[in-house]
Amino acid sequence: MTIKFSRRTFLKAAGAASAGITAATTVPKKFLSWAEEAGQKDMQLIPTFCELCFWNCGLIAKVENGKVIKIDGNPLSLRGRGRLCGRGNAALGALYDPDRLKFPLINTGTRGAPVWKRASWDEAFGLIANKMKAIKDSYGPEALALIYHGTGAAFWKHLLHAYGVSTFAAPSFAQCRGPRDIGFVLTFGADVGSPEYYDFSKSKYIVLLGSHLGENAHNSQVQDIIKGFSSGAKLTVVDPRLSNIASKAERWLAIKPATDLALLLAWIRIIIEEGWYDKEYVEKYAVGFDELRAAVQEYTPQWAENETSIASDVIVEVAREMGGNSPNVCIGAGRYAVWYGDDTQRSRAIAILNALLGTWGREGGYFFPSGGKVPEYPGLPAYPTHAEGGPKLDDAYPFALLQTTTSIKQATITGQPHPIKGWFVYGSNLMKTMPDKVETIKAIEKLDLLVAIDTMPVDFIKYADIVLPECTYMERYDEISSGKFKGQGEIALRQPTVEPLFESKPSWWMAKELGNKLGLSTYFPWKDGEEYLAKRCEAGGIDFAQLKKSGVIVTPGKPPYISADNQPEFGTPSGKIELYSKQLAEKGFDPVPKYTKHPQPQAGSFRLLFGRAPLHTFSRTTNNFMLTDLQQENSLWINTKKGKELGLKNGDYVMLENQDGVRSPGRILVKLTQRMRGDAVYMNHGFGVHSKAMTRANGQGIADDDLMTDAAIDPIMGGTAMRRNFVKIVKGG
Ligand SMILES: Nc1nc2c(c(=O)[nH]1)N[C@H]1C(S)=C(S)[C@@H](COP(=O)(O)OP(=O)(O)OC[C@H]3O[C@@H](n4cnc5c(=O)[nH]c(N)nc54)[C@H](O)[C@@H]3O)O[C@H]1N2
Ligand SMILES: Nc1nc2c(c(=O)[nH]1)N[C@H]1C(S)=C(S)[C@@H](COP(=O)(O)OP(=O)(O)OC[C@H]3O[C@@H](n4cnc5c(=O)[nH]c(N)nc54)[C@H](O)[C@@H]3O)O[C@H]1N2
Ligand code: SF4
Ligand SMILES: [Mo]
Repeated sequence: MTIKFSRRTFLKAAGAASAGITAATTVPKKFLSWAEEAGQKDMQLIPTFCELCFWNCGLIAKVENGKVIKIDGNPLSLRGRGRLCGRGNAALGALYDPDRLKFPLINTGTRGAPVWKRASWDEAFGLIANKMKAIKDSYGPEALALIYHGTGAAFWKHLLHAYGVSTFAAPSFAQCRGPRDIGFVLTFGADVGSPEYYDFSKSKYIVLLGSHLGENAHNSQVQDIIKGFSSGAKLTVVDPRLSNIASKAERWLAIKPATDLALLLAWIRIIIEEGWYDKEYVEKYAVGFDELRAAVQEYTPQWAENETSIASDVIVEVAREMGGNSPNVCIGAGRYAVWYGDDTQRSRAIAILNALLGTWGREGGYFFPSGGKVPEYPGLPAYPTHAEGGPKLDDAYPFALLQTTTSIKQATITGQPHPIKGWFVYGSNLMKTMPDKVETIKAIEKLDLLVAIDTMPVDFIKYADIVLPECTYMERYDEISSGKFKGQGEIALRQPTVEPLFESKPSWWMAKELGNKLGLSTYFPWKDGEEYLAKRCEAGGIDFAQLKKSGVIVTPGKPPYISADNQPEFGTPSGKIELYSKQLAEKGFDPVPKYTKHPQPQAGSFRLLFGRAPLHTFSRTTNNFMLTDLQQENSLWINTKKGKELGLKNGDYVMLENQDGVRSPGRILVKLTQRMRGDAVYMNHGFGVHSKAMTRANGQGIADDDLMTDAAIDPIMGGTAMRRNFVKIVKGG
C-alpha cells in the first residue's frame, strides 16, 4: 500500500486531527530560538510514530529548515487513522522542551541529593561498564535488572540479554494491566491485546467498568466506540464518577468504590439463573459451568445492592440487556487494573461474564486479531544461557507471567532469592510510578549502580548515578512497532524527522556503544539504526524503502470471528474456556472468584481515586509547553454536597493527608461537582512534580503517588493495588 501525500489527503487528515482538539499545533518562537538551524530549505514530509503514549499512532512531520513545524496524523496508521489525540499533537512540545536532558550526567553527590557533573559519552559508558563488570564478577549477571516503558527499551533488552541478564520488568504489568491480562489468560488462554481486541464498532451493547475511554485517549478505540454509537450501540458505564464516557452512556452506575466484584458476580448469577447465557457456546467451548453456577448462588441482586449501592432492579435490568444482545456484547476488560488487591479475580469475573455471553470471537465482542511481525536481525549470535533453574524472583506470585517490578524491589531490599545490585531504568519515572516511595528509596539505597535513560529531568532522575539523555522519538530510529488488528496488521517505522538536539542520542546507538565497551560487539553488527531496521525488513520481505515513505505498511490478516471453518483455540490446560480454574485451585487460589470486602472510608475521610488527564500522559507530558497551556495543574473532584459541608467552594486550594498521616507536599485546586460520589475524591495522575528542573511542571498540583503508602499486592500475579488509600481534606495551603 502506498501513501500519497497529496494536499487533499493532508487536508482531510489535518481536518480530522483538529476536530475536537484545541492544542496549538505550531511551536511558539521562544521555544525554537535555542534549536539549531540546519539550513534545510524545502518542506519535507516525514512519517514516524508517536511515543507520547503506548498507542503509538502514526504521524507525519512537516519539516522546514531542519525544524519540525507541524505534525498531522498518518491516514495509513491503524492506531490513529489519520487522527492524533490532543497529546499526540503536542510532539513539538516534547521535541523543543528547553528543559530536556542535554548531556550525559554523572552524580558526584549522593542519590537523592545529586551533584551533577557533565560527562562525555565515553566517560559515562566507561563508568557503567566497569560497574557492570564488578557486579557480574561478585554476584553474577542476574544481579542486574532492567525496568522499562517504551519502544526504545528493545535495544537495552538486547544489550543486557547479550550480557547474560534476564530480569526485565515493565511497570505497565505490575502497576497497570497485569491482573487483567492474567485474568483473561487463566480463562481464555489469551489476553485481550494492546490495542485491545474490542469490536466496539459492531457492538450492540457495551459495558465499561472504571474505564474512562476518551479521558484515556486510546485513539482508534475512541473512534470505534463512536462508530458503535452511531450504529445504535448502547452503553453502560460503571464508575463512581460521571466520567466523560459515562456522560455518553444510557446508564451510569455510580458504584461504591471497591465493590465491582460484587456486581460482576451478581450479573453472572442472573445470566445463569435466568438462562441468558449462550448455551451452545458454553457447552462447546467451556468447562466448569456447574462449579461456577454452584459457587455464585450466594450473590443475589439484593446482596449486590447492599455491597455496591446500585439498586437491585437496575442490576437485573442491565444483566437482561446484556443477555438480550448476546453475543454482540463487549464487556470491556479495562486497562489500568491494579485497584484493590483482588484484581486478577475481578478480571476473571469479567472474562467469565464475556464467556457466558459468548462474546469471545464474535461480532461486536472480542475479535480474533491479525498481525504482521518483523523477524530478528539475521545471523546474531545466541544469547548466553543464564540463571536457568535458579530461583525466580516471582516465585511468590505463581501467575506473574511477566517479571514484576514488585519482585525486583523486594529482591533488591532483601537480597532474596538472590541479590540485585544494578538497575537500568528506561523511560520510567519510578517516583511517580511505583507506590510506597519509602520502600522504593530503600531499594535504591542498596544498589551499586543505577542508570537512568530518559529525555527529561523527572523526579526519579535525582536518584540515578548516571543519566543518559535519550533524544526524543522525533529524532531517532527505533524498534519496529507491529500491531494486531481486526482482519489486518500493521508494521510501523519510527525514523528521525530532525537531528538529535544537543548531545542526546538514540537507544540503538547507546546500546551498541556500551556493548562495544563490554566486549559484546558481535551482538551489534549493524552500522546504524537504519541498517538494523533495513536488514530486518529485508529478512521479512518488507519493502523498507516503501516503509520509509509511508511510515506504515498494512499486512493482510485472517477472519476475526468464529465460523464453521474458523474454530477458536484456547491456550488453557484444558484447551477450553475455564469458568472454573484448576490452575488457580492447584496453587491455593479460588477457582471461581469469591467476593471479599474491602475497607471503606471512615467518617470525614474519602477514598483517593485517580485517573488519566485527557491532555497529558502521566508525568511524560506535564512539562510539555503545548499541553501546560491547556492544563497546568490537576484539581480535586469533590462531591458538591460533601464539599459544602466542609465549607469548601470552587477555586479554593486544599492539602490532603492520608491514613498514615502523610501530607501532600503541595496544594490542589477544589472542584465541587455532582459528578462524584460522596465517599471518594478524584484527581488526575502525573502532576505534583518535585523536580525543579521541570520548570513548567514543578509544584503544579499534587501527586496521587505521594499519598500512596498502602499498596496491597495481588497474590496471584504481584500487581500493586493503589486505590486503597484514604485522605482527609486539610483546608488552606
Ligand atoms: N500513583 C500512580 N501510579 C501509577 C499510575 C497511576 O495512575 N497513579 N499509573 C500506572 C500505569 S497505568 C502505568 S502504565 C505506569 C507508567 O509508568 P512509567 O512506566 O513510569 O511510564 P511513564 O510515566 O509513561 O514514563 C515516563 C518516563 O518516561 C520518560 N520518557 C518519555 N519519553 C521518553 C523517550 O523517548 N525515551 C526515554 N528513554 N524516556 C522517555 C519520561 O520523561 C518519564 O520519565 O505507572 C503506573 N503507576
Ligand atoms: N490521556 C491519557 N490517556 C491515557 C493515559 C494517560 O496518561 N493519558 N495512560 C494510558 C495508560 S498507561 C493506561 S493503563 C490507560 C488507563 O485507562 P483506564 O483503564 O481507563 O484507567 P484509569 O485512568 O485508571 O481509570 C480511571 C477511572 O476509574 C474510575 N474508578 C475508580 N475507582 C473505581 C472503582 O472502584 N470501580 C469502578 N468501576 N471505577 C473506578 C475512576 O473514577 C476513573 O473514571 O490509559 C491510557 N491512556
Ligand atoms: S493516543 Fe495520542 S498520545 Fe497516544 S500515541 Fe496516539 S496520538 Fe500519541
Ligand atoms: Mo498503564
